[in-house]
Amino acid sequence: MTQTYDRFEKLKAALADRSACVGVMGLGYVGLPLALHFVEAGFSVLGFDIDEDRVAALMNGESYVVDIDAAAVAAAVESGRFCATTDMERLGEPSTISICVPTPLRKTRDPDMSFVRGAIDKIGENLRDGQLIVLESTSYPGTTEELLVPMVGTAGFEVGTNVFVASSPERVDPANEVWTIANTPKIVGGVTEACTELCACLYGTIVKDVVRVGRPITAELTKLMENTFRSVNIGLANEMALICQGLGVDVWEVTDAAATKPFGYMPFYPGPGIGGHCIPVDPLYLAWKMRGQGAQARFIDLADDINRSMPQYVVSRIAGMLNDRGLAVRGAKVLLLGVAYKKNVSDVRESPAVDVMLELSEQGANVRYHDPHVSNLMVVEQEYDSTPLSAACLSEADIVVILTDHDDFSADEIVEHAQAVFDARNLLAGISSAKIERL
Ligand code: SAJ
Repeated sequence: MTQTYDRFEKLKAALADRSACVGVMGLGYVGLPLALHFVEAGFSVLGFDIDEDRVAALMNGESYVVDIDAAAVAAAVESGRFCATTDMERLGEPSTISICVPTPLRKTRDPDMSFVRGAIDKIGENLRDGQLIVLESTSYPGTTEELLVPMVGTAGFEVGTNVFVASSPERVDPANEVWTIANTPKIVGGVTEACTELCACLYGTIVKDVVRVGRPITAELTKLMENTFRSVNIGLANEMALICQGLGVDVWEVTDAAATKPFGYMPFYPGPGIGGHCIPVDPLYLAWKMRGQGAQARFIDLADDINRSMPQYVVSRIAGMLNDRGLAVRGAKVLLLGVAYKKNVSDVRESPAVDVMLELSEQGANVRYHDPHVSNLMVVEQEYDSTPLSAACLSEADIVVILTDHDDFSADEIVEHAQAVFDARNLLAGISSAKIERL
């Protein structure tokens, strides 16, 4: 016990006086901001990434993350307290390592744990006495205890005695200027109390509120609860859109009216489906885990079904509008406005607009898009460039389809020049015209 106490006190003191070197594994939209926050807090930070181009860019003072200025990267490097490397043998150097690697889905829509397993294997090969290892990547409940803890044992150490392990799921919302790493409460759950305390000390240097929970699996499930909550409520909003369409009622008016209730209600809005690297993915990690336990996470599966059916529904509404104008989908000139997965971002990962584009193309439509944030787009093997927006390109289209409600778009310009508009995002709120239909 004395040895544990010494290691605990030694790391706690090194975190308090910033003499500890802090490690971040994975320098993407989660890891890079985290690394820079630790530099700002006064630590020396060692960032690890498998991508040599990313490491070279960072060491050259460049940024490839949307809301991280190159100047901030350059300053961190010049300070001598930030170094990015692909040399995984240096993983024994930092006193703490936060794992921030991707947890995507395979084509089978099952968890792809290859990045997390790769990171854990490399850490295991270089694990040293007294280190704290934290899993930030969003994963299925039990990942920390099922993958990280055995790695420590295999490396010859004992969790809570000479190596410390915790989970602290990332809550980074790229480009969110209101909620940042510093003011978003951070959940920490360690394998032992000492693990939790050291994890709280680490993140307490950069985050205003640290929330301790009893176990890593509790922290993991907290994050999955947050994003499953969104997926299920977006699925409800999308089902309400179909219900309202069937009843001839404006779902946007219903939702806005419901949102006037000052308690017990939180508005979610229908759309062409859900995209991004979180909401379409994280809940499926939980559903997969439950299937493995012989149980079904019915809300998750139902919401996923509804959300994934929206692109097809949007195409059916487009076909209906063309039909009303004596036009077939085949050969129709369709202009999509917005392909990013949500407004004012350039990310097209899992974007439902891509599914709409694919379906329309497969039905023989002549599809073009305009998105001020996405200059080009690869859909299967076909590359598309963003068409410059003009009165002509709006009027030439047989139908204009609004899939992402970027602030850049002018509702008046669209309505003035388009022959017909299908608005999947209520960008044209308050404008009524025979040429407009909404979700
Ligand atoms: N969407 C709807 N209707 C809605 C809300 C969203 O169709 O009412 C769609 C969006 O268009 C998008 C998808 O769902 O295609 C996901 O949107 P999102 O607002 O959830 O944004 P994300 O994917 O960037 O989610 C992230 C998450 N952050 C983390 O996981 C750390 C999520 O927990 C945040 O709540 C969310 O940002 C946020 O609030 O911005």
